[in-house]
Amino acid sequence: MDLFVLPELEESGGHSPCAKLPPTLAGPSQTDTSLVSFRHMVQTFKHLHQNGRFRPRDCQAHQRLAVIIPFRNRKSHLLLLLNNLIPFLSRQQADVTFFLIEQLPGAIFNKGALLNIGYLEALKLGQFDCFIFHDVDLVPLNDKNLYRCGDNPRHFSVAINKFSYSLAYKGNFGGVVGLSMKQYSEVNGNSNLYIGWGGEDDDLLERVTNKGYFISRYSGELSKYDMVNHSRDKGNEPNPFRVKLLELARVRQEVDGLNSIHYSIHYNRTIKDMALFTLITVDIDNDR
Ligand code: UD2
Ligand code: MN
Repeated sequence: MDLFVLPELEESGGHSPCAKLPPTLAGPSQTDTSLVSFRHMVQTFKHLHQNGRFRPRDCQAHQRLAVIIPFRNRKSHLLLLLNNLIPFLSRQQADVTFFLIEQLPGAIFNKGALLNIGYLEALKLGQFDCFIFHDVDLVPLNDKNLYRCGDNPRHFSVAINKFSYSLAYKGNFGGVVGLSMKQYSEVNGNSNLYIGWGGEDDDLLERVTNKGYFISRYSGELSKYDMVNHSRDKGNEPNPFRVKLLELARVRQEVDGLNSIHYSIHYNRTIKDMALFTLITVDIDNDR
């Protein structure tokens, strides 16, 4: 079965590049906690094209963003996230496509593998400069926190309410991070071996520093987020091997990642062209 291809939007010929700092930014905000449905959002956010893509009308965005959301059974978080993130990225004059990478029930949750799949599948469907890997439960609170990639991988979710708006621990690289296409492929993506909760984000940090990158962060004021209160999910129990795996992160880097992943796309429910996001439902074989 052929994958559909994201339609190239008509060139907005003659448009000049968007301002470096969008004039539409509003600064600090609070999470909009209104309960909305997918249908309501489709009606409200009229600038959305199919598949969860939109871009500024009057200027050329600086980068094409793919927002990759690892997902299973968190619909209420997804509704909240999209209802906040769509206006947030619109104010940032972003050219963005949302990819929801949903893991089927059964196998233990594997966030690292889902992010790799998101990256690989997005590039089959369109062209992207910058990948924003985004936990579904994190809502940004300041639109000056510009979702753009730079010369080094960027950690966006620095100051989360759960950790009193400070970094959870030195070297934290979880939550929301941004890597250019080149950076993510150069580090061979995430490890696929962190089955269950924990460690895959620390492993990614090992990978990027091993390739000579630094982690870029905006100031704490800009990098504020609310995390939805949640307990540990069934099927994503802490991985008892995570500390051991991390010790050999750099040794495995070249053979564990984008170049070694095994998955199958579940076509019945998959890659639907929906207004709010491109849905990719996958079966991950954690044993291969
Ligand atoms: C931390 C990290 C997170 C990840 C995790 C360890 C921060 C702010 N967050 O979050 O990035 O590294 O630890 O694995 O440092 N998910 C589902 N369904 C599930 C399980 C997970 O959708 O059943 C997705 C969802 O996008 C969620 C993400 O995976 O936000 C991370 O899982 P979590 O929220 O349970 O982990 P948490 O909050 O400890
Ligand atoms: Mn969480």
